[in-house]
Amino acid sequence: MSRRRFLKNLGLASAGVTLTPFNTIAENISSSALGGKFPLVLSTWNHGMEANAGAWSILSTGGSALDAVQKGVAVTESDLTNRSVGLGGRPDRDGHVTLDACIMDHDSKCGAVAFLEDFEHPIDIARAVMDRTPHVMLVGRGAAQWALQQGFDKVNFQVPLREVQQDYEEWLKKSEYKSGVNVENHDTIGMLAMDANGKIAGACTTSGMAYKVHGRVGDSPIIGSGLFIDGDVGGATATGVGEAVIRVSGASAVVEAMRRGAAPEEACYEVTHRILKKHPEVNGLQVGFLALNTKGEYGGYSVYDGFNFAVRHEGQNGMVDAKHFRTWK
Ligand code: SD4
Repeated sequence: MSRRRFLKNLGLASAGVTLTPFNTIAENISSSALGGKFPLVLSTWNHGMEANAGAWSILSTGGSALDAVQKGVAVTESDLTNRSVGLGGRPDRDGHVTLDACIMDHDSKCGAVAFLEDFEHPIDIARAVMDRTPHVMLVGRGAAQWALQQGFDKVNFQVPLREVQQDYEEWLKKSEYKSGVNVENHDTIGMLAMDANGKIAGACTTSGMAYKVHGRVGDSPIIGSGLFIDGDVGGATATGVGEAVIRVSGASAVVEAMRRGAAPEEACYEVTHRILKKHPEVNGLQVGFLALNTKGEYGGYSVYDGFNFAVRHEGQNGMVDAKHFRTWK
């Protein structure tokens, strides 16, 4: 699809969208994809480099994309300095750190957990839900109970951590304690990988939006929103304000755009644009997507400055580690 036709398909000319950064960046969209070499792993944000290294230990020894993404995002879950993934994450409004995660493979097998407390690796429990139950998603107390029965241990350190607790207490002083999103406190890790056999898998894990309402679940553990894989087409994962992503079934919408012929970055662009059109009043809405197709081509796009993602792949002279910054000014 030519870029012209693609932009026309989006209705940019007639949409009358007035979001300045977006109109500027529209011109920068590439219809030619990056990549094409595999094995390959890509993931969101700064912590993606370490997470990719974790995944690479599986991919480089002929392991599956599914095992690789599980191991990769687990690296970030264990990083207690990370304030948006795992038990080092910021708590909800009631002071609880609640975790969401999901995983999916090229055969559409998937598992998810949400609203889970006190486990170091929600991604491992999501994988177990996929492998050991006829279900896709377990949440809250039931998920915790099942995880314990399956041999997963609760952590034995104090959460939230002291520093996180102090921040939370500070926040409480000013908080009006009403529902809303705090776009300053976001992150999450979404990871997509293709193994040496050309099979794709993905994983996504988060502590969600900081100071969310207790019980709130975002897009990250929802198959089709925070993550979606179709073995015939490719995969996508999301980061940012989960409510906005859920409203358009974000990750599956990106995959469907690729099915219609869009390159990965174009597909991310299309869905981001759709989200913006639905939230014209929101200044500073943060949403980003990563996508990977079955040729090993990848791309990412977000509505805000500073979005970055990390890629590790097989190159002509061995492994290549790269970081892509998306800065649209
Ligand atoms: C959520 N999407 O819970 C997650 C948070 C996130 O960048 O990705 N922030 O809504």
